[in-house]
Amino acid sequence: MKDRVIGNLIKKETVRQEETLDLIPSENIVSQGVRDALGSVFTNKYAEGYPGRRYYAGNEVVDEVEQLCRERALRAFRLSPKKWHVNVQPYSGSPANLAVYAGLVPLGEKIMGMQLDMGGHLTHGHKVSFTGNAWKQVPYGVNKSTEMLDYAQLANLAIQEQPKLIVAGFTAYPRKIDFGALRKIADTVHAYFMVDMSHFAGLVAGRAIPSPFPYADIVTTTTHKTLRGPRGAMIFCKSDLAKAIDKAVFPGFQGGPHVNQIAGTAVALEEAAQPAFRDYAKQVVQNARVLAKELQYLGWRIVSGGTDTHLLLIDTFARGIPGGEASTLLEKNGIIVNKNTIPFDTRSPMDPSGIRMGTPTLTTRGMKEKEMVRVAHMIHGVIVEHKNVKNEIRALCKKFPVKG
Ligand code: DSN
Repeated sequence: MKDRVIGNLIKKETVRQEETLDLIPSENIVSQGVRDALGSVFTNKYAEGYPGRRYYAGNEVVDEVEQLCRERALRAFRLSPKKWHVNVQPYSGSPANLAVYAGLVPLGEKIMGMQLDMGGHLTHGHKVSFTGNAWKQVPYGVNKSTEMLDYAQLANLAIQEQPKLIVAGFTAYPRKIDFGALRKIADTVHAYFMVDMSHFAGLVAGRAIPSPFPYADIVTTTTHKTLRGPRGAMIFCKSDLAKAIDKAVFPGFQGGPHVNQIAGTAVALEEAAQPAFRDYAKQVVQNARVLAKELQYLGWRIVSGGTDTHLLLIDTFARGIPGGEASTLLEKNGIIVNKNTIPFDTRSPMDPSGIRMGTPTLTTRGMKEKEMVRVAHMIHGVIVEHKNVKNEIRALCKKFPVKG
């Protein structure tokens, strides 16, 4: 690369990723194919509009890319093009969620979404997000004793508040969601049912957890988490909502789509439709289970008692260690996690009671159950015994290199 300064920073980041264990559940490692598409000439092109209806000339190849990406998206999630439409242009998850609300819910109306401090996302109506200003959030959380969703409670809340749209989805909830139960609740109050599957899209594509598609009206997802694509997002909706959603994305919120990103998503979707991706998704969940179990064996309290997905929440403060301190100790040794609130947290979001961990990246690197047991012991050793495990981490990383 001609720009030596950026070239060196890329090299430094490559080494950092190679030599550390990334346990952030929303991160992953893309294939060289995805990176080739991202760095391709498609980044040079403006393509406002949709295939066959563009505002600029010269889009015949771009049309093929976007059309192919749509087809692959429907195929990866086993959807009929007669029933489902997909918009592959959202720049990322937040604008995708905003576009759905803007397209379907009148301003000022109610959106029922999971609270941020219970595991939801800012764009599910939190007050510091624009979604909480333009619409009113009806917040829901988890049951205090089980730390899981309580569908009877949710039904009562929906009947009382009459939201226009119910969002299911999470950034820090380790359990499967009963999409059927939520569909029934949405039907009772005549609300749209939207699932934000950003975190677990790859697990749905790989059939490792149940699919939300038989129940939802709209499904949004980022493309860069368990799905292992480039940073971006997609909105799936029932065919009768297609016009409203497309209009909300462009011209409602966005200008020219990032065509290189759409090309990268198309590559990732083809990869996610392969049989090998099923093995990957299954292993991600299995690895998370083993990691949670081993940490429990070492005396850690895991929120909700375990995981059904790719992520787990550890209540580090149950052992007197704040999440921030645990995360810093781990980072110094090359284990990358994030501090996180736990349900009914008594501490502040800046220094919460827990840490959040996930297995998508380690699984992409080829690690399995045996390595998860080792990782659990290293985490324990670092936080409780203040052990230095840097060399052990380096050796493990070397054995499981980052392959693009
Ligand atoms: N920031 C993402 C996560 O880490 O879960 C959600 O947008």
